[in-house]
Amino acid sequence: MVQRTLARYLTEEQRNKGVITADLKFLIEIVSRACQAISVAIGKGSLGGVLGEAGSDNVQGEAQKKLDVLSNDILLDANEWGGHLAAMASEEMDLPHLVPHRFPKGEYLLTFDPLDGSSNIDVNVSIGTIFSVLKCPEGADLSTPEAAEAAFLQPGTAQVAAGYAVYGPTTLLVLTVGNGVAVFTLDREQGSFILTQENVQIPADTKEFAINMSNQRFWEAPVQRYVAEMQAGKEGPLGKDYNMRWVASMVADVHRIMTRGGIFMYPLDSKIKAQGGKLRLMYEANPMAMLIEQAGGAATTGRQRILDIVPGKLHQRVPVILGSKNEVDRVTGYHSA
Ligand code: AHM
Ligand code: MG
Repeated sequence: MVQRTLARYLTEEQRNKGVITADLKFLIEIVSRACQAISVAIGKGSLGGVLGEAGSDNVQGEAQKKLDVLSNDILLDANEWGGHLAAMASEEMDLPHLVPHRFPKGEYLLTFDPLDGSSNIDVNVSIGTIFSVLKCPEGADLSTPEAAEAAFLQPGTAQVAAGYAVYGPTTLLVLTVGNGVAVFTLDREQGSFILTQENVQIPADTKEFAINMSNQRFWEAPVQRYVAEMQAGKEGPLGKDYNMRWVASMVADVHRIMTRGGIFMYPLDSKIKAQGGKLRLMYEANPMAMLIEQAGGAATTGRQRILDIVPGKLHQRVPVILGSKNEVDRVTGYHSA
């Protein structure tokens, strides 16, 4: 059987369906190569000297791990020379990274969380890279990193591509260019991503939920109600027994939902209310919401569709409820009941 590589999949999307441009194809291939390089670094672990703290904090005041910094550098280096990008923004950088003057500029903006699930790096549990692609508005001011922030402040509906790599027992790339969701498996010997699943569909119903239960006392009433109803099992109003999973790597939790359905929640709670939520809109919630919707699921804050939010700032945080459509609709409904 002929293997369909990522390059071939993208070429077909470009040639037959006109879904993507040559530049977007190039951009996604470069991101995928960066993810391969990150996968190799992670695979070396202690032998590569890549585990542990970097000794610095990021813009959110979180301690950076060596692999956070390394993954960020890999993505920046891979993407700045190709001529396909206007600017990049990352969880690990306060301000956007402009394409250096010595390289040509392109029409796309790339945002990423270079290594999501940082708390799992040193304990050998799945982690990942999340990315989102936007078009740079005509005439955007890219003269300084400060001025460039405005170009990024577009709702998730404007994304032209989104994806994540999950570095688990297998390294996978899960991608949408707005035409369904495709999964690619990294063939480590060949060094290329091979298409292993197309048209991913998330079941509308589920019996599995993912939430950090240690925050229960801080949740709002609608989430309290929903989780209590799930825990009540067959005898409760939902009439079924639920199972719970929480990896604490969003990529791993979302990938489980892509594979067998489920609902993921990092809702608003009184502890994080002032900052608006835990997860970041532009490079965590938006790309995941696009992927989930493309696979037939739903993604809201409890009060609003995530993809409709117009961002006020680059590192904005939002509550996230996503996954199997009927369950997301139920808990979203509880927020307006
Ligand atoms: P990070 O980007 O600093 O790794 O934080 C995001 C992660 C998500 O991957 C995960 O869903 C969540 O934080 C886990 O949070 P908690 O440790 O509060 O359960
Ligand atoms: Mg993250």
